[in-house]
Amino acid sequence: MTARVQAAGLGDIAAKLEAGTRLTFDDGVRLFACDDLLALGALANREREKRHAGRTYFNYNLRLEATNVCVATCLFCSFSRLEPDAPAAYTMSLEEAWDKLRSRAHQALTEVHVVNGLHPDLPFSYYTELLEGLKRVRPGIHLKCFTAVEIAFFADTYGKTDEQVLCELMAAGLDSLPGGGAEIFAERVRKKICHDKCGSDRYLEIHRTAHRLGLRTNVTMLYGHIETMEERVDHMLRCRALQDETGGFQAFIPLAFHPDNNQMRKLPAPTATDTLKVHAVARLMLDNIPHVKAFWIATGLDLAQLALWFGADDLDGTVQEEKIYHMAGSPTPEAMTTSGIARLVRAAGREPLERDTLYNIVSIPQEPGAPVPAAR
Ligand code: V47
Repeated sequence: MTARVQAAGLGDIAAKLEAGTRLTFDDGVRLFACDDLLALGALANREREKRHAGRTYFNYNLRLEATNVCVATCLFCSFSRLEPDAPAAYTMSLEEAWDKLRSRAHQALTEVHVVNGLHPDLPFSYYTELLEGLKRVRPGIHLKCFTAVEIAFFADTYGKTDEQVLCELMAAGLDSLPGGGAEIFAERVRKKICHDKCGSDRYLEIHRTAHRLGLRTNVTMLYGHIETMEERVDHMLRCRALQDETGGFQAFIPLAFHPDNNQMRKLPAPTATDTLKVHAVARLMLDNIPHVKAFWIATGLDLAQLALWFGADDLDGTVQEEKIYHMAGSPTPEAMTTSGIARLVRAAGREPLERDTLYNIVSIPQEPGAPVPAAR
């Protein structure tokens, strides 16, 4: 334990981590209150390296947002349109959605990540056929699709149970769930920023059911708006408790709030310090979730690199065609190449590994000029 960690008043927390003793709610709040970013980072980095050494994961993925028509009125959202005929509202035909994948036949993609608005008028068959068609285009592709909020909406709209919805989507090709829609679990915040969509208990129950059915899932936390530090820690502890039960979460993903073009635009974006703290505290509190992802589109590329020394071990992937953050003002590129991500990771002093969605290693990117790696 370094003198710096002691001087920052985190000596007892460091000792708990060394002993493998679980951190408490109060510990989490104290970590957020700590002003010594380097002390906090040192603790988080130690936990990161215990699990992954310098290894940093990313995948070759494609984002597909088939519709932005959405009946929910989340204050932070710049992507959704309430009415199908509103300016900039769109709904892809199934052929258009499948074409997004067809047109990338030359790319060695391993995942399509689908997130949509809650469209009031589409039939359930739109979603099952969407998945079936994507698998026809690329039989081996992993389909990480639909947030728990979408699953709840499908159940309510089409008169099914959450479990039926999951089973029918799995039969159509669903392989895992992304972590979107979690926002902040505290009911106080949810009432203010996203009162008309699935609540926290149901969100977590859907992930519980998904895990029981054999799906792996991710979980997110939208930070940097009206939430308190206590509410962030509470959010993390609700994730930790479910993970104790099921073990089904793969990654925790802090999502930095972007204020452009939405109803919370008067709020400032979270600072770099805050972003690094959130990733670090997540790594320290979530002792049972294997990966902490720095979603580079949300953090920006520079901070994503730094986050790799503050608890994060994953960068998501190439993404391509992302709309939710770009409509909310993210200045990042809309896509990265796999070699661009590998370069970024290496430049941060970490070791890039291309993974698939389930964290099997797909390739080990070589340094430029190194011998050509074996075929995939
Ligand atoms: O749930 C919407 C967030 C999420 C804004 O599972 C915003 O691997 C910031 O969940 N500013 C969707 N955030 C994206 C998501 C995600 C991203 C990367 C990886 C994974 C994964 C999941 O985007 C929404 C919401 O929390 N969001 N608007 C905004 N203005």
